[in-house]
Amino acid sequence: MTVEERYQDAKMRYAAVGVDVDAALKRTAEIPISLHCWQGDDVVGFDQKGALSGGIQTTGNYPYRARNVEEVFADIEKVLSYTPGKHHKINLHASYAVFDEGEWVDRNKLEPKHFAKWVEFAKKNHVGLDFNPTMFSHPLAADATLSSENEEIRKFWIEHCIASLKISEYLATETGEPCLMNIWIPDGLKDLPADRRGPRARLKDSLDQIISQPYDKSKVYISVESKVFGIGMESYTVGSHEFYMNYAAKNNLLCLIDTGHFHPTEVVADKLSSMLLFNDKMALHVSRPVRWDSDHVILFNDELRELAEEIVKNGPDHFFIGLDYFDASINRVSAWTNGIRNMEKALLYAELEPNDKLAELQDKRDFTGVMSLREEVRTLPFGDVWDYYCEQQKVLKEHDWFADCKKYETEVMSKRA
Ligand code: RNT
Ligand code: ZN
Repeated sequence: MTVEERYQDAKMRYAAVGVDVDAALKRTAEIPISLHCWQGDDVVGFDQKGALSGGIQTTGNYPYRARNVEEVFADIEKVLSYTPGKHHKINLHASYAVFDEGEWVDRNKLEPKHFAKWVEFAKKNHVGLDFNPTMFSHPLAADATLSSENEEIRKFWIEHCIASLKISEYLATETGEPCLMNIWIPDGLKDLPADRRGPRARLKDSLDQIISQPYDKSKVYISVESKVFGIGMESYTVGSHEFYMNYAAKNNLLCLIDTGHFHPTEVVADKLSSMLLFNDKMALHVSRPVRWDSDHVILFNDELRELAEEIVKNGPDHFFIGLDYFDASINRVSAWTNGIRNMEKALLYAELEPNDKLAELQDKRDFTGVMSLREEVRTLPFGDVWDYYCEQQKVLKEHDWFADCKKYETEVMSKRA
């Protein structure tokens, strides 16, 4: 059977449970996903020579890491060519500033012009841009950043965030799409803190100084990202969930939930509907925690499907969906691609569920009905719809993209050795 024939058959099967597949495909294609720029080069960036720091780690020795901006661009273009959906974005880190030959400035002196190449790249590929100040992998981030007890260091990072706000505004103006500027700091302690309040009070003061800068709120959305622990920060993080959730609510910022930053038994998907009753928008870093690591490539698993269900039920317009994973043990373009395609798959899967009908059954307290309908839908021919979606969006299907990616590895990436 052709893809088209399989699709027509699948459509009838979904229609029998009240799902309009064509409409689901349309809605899915409109949801923007922000592809993180940092998977292809192991979060190294272009502005420092030192190792990755801040309690995050890339592990693995797979060859052919992207070593410069041209290689990062080429790899991202490959990933985008495998990604269905119409309105995606690229999520930048300040450490990916592109300097002219012989030029270099420290992070507190970064300017919009250092991201002009990214703007050009975004326009060429019809993607929006998001931004993150980089408060790790830097000599002044060795101890603490926005919560530092050293006033000079704290000032440096406040200046970096203010510079980042200007850059974010520039990115939004140039691309014509709002830019999410996300603040994450690695500040924390390995062992029991003697003073929990002091660093948090300093972080609060730093943030107050940053957000009191004038910026165009229709163009730049600021989000704050919490974390429960990091490597070497097992006992205490300054930017905890309670800290940022309150800070965001009080100051009308966005709270960013990274799905890898909670206790492993917490159901992160459950948080979304609560957050959105108190704020119109929120942000996500979609990631996969495995034991001590918060950043494995996202898989098409129950957690991701549940998250996507909540995005769809609450309305995708209320979310900034960003990806945040990094793996150096497999082909990096394939890591990037598997993750973003899995996000797309999960969103499509969620759009194909009879969500209204299920909610109706719940309101009637017909839990037999809820369970039975949900389980019935699980075995509908989702793969046939996915293949058709890939064709419709003019991207390669499962297997085919991977074969092409292998070819890219042989013909392009392997020359980097
Ligand atoms: C770290 C945070 C943060 C980073 C990126 C590189 O735990 O998730 O978002 O992964 O900024
Ligand atoms: Zn994150």
